[in-house]
Amino acid sequence: MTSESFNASVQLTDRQVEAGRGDHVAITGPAGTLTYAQLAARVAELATGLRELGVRPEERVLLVMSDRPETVITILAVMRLGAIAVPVSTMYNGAELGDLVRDCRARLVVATPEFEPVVREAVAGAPEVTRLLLTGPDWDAVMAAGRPVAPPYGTWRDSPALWLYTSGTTGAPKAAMHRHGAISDVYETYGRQVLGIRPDDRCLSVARLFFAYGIGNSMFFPLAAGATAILDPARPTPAGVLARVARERPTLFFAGPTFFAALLATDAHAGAPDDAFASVRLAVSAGEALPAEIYRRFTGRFGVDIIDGLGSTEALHIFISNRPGQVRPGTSGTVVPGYEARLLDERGVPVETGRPGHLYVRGDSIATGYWCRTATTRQVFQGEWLRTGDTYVREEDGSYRCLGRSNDMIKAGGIWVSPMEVEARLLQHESVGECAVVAYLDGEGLEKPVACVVPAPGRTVDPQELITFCRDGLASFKRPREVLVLDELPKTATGKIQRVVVRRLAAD
Ligand code: 3SK
Repeated sequence: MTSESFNASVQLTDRQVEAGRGDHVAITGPAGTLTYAQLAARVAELATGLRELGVRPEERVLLVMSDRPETVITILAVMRLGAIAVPVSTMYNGAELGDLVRDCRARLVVATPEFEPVVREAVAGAPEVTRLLLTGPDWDAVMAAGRPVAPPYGTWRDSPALWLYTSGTTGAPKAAMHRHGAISDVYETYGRQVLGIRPDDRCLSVARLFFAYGIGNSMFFPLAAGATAILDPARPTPAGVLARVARERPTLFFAGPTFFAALLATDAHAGAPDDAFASVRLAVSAGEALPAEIYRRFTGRFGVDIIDGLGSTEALHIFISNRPGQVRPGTSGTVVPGYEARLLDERGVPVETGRPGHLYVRGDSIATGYWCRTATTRQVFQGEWLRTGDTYVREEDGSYRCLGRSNDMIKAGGIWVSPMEVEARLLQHESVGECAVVAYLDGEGLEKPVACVVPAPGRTVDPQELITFCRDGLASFKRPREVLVLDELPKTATGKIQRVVVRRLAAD
């Protein structure tokens, strides 16, 4: 028994041309501009060329590529021929990359030339790889060999399309497996009903294409809506992104809390005048909960609303979100249409409104599991429900407030303390640039909150003053017992605070 054919790549390219958008710009930026007609033609040619090269449906093709048109073409070409695109972080070293190549058993690896040395090291230790294809003349030749083009492979909504490696904040990377149908599911839910993305939108994302957040922002949403994606191969820095915003005039801007904080730390002389984001109709934050203070400072200074949302690699994109014009600062907002959320206690019993619980979500875009990780799959994917690993509170108005990762909660004096609540208070102090609150064991082996603080530019931190500031604004048991001043906070490749490392620093 089979179902109706469905290919996400065809939806994002050929269908747009059929809808009369062939001349509209699909992708632009310093690495080149392509209309929908040009994109559709190149995807079909590369898919055919890859098939001629021997790539078979359902085999994995691993990509180590910066954000540029060739990357979008390659991902879509792989999906069009029924194979599975595995875009991975460009920040891995050769050994780490080698582990992923072996894990997904790719035979073909595609890379942009700046990563050639590291990719060569990786494939040297991966005997199943038969071909390394670099963009440039080699890649062009494969595309040229794809004329005349073959029809797309007959995939279904349930056919595998995309694997995304995730480690969470700890643990070895594992591939979350996504279906062709999930790509239209995230567009129909968050993309259409929350962002309200339209063909005249221009999307700029700080998160790169190899992240779930980035591939939605820079590929699935703009291409499904017939809008324009702005791609920049350069590693994003506040100065670089501000220059790109000034030049390309995006209407939708996607980043994470750390980047919004870094933009706030940039003054007008360094390229951040107060009208820097005048073209942007809506900014989106995800990756970590956006502290209310950063939201207020950013909207106050730049006059652009930020909708904070919660997503995950396993859900493919955002499933709880604030709504444009109705933001509740300091919350992740309400459940996105198409998803359901529930909060359970340790025994699996639903908690009451206002009580903390472990967050579970269900919806069509949830991954089918992790590749070859049966035990972890069974813990995380529980029937239709995905265990997110986050602790949340649902408020009276239906908004969800993040208390932190479930294993980051602190039990001080027998009472649960949310690190995020203490961090939100600390950020209200003018001397605090960034902070992370973690548990440390005091002399008696009891957990206590300690604050690791990076001073705001040009400020110094007085630890005792900050402790008093927290005691004045929070229940006393939540105050940090110590403050550690750091030059920077350790972060993951996605800009999330590495709390495991912070805990180690705090323990020393
Ligand atoms: O990294 C995240 O938390 C995230 C946010 C939005 C969409 C997708 C992801 C993985």
